[in-house]
Amino acid sequence: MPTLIPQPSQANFHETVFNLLPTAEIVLNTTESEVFNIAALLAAALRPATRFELPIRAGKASQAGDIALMLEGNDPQLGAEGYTLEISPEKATLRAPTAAGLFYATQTLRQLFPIAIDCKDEQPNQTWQIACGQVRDQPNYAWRGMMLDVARHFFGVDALKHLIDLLAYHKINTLHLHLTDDQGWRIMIESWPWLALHGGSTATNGDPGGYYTQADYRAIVAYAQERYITVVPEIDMPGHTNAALASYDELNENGLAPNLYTGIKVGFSSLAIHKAITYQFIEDVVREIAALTPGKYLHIGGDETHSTSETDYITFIERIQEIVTKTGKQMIGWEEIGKTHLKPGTVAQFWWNRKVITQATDQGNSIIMSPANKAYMDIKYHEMTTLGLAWTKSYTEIKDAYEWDPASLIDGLPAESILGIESALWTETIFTQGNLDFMAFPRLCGYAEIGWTPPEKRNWDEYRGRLAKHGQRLQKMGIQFYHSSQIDWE
Ligand code: TNX
Repeated sequence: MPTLIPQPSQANFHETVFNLLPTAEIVLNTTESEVFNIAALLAAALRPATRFELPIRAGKASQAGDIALMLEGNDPQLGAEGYTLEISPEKATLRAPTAAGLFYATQTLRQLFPIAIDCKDEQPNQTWQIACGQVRDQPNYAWRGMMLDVARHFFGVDALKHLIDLLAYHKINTLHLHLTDDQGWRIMIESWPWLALHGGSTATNGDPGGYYTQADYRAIVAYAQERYITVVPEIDMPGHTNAALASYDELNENGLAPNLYTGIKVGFSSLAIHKAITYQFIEDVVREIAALTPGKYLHIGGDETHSTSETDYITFIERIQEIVTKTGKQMIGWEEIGKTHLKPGTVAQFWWNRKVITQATDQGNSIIMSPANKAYMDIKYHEMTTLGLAWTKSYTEIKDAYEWDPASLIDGLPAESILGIESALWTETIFTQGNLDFMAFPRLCGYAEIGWTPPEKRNWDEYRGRLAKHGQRLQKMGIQFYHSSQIDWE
């Protein structure tokens, strides 16, 4: 029996097998370049271990062992991201009404092959058999996200591409980048260059800083887009802004820039709510960020504004909402924006306070679920975990991260207001690629399943077994993940 993460909504397999042969081709029923790109990514994923050529062509699957990708617009029940997979002894056929669906089908196909398929080097004595059967699958939630804090510590373009590959492998479709905070400003704003040049020059602990040029950022967005992942940029305001305040005197209430900040306190900084220049600054930043963003959402933070009065906060957020919506984008903010008057289409992101998130849903607005005590990957696994924080007053083991349901976590929320789930990796204590891998994996596999798989198909005892095998794949991919004692790793 193949093991898949996330678990498909319907799958059955039998004893007969399909064998991928060195002569196999990937055959498309269309000449659309999007589908060609999906096929090219599939071939690139299968090639290192098999060393098969896997040429791609439009036409009909003719020889035994071919893989067929069929874009077929006639199954409305599959929705915008659904797909079917039919494996017979002769061929593997992937069908979907959209390119996104076909892409997910290829990710499922990858996981059906023996674990050796994920090796980076040639596996000469391996045969590439997969069980015959059918999969019919579609996601439970439209929003399946991960947030990475690149402000407390900076992660460069290559690290993000590596992460994007892993998100795609688990059918996660949103990468939210927390681009600015007290400790760093990580994106070049051409009209305010010192934000990145000075505000991006360091990080938590005085560790090396960094920032994305606009070309870097475009490259990340494009790489993600090819993998059906939308990048959501976050510029946090009015709090979490020391790096900006340190870069320009005029953004400060008293006209004096503070020093750069390398500690981990929160809630001490605020933009000058009553100065006109503040709004000029925000218009410029939002305009440049919107121009870099093909996706429909811009995130404005709005969290933990402990040095801004409630009235000022409300005035500020409502004014920012005007600025964001004027660019044609929809605004997202952390749950605190529930206290303000939200426009239709604005989205609030739950992390801790059930009362304020309910104020958002009471206005008819949609929400994203990121409960800190379940979905924060910077929270320690257990008391001995050296990395991470534990301010939630609990730890988040693999089981805690897996065994919850976004729809029933908070009493009284209308189910249709929940767009989906987003896990978050804050990086006050996370610095290296190894740190990131260790805190994100394997919790992220569980969040992927919560986002994708319907609740009735999720079961911890069964998941444990699948994760035990899936760990071998992560291993082959070189991920230094946390070997929880809750799992009998294979
Ligand atoms: C809370 S959640 C924060 C972040 C911290 C994180 C650490 C939220 C919107 N704000 O500023 O990095 O906790 O876990």
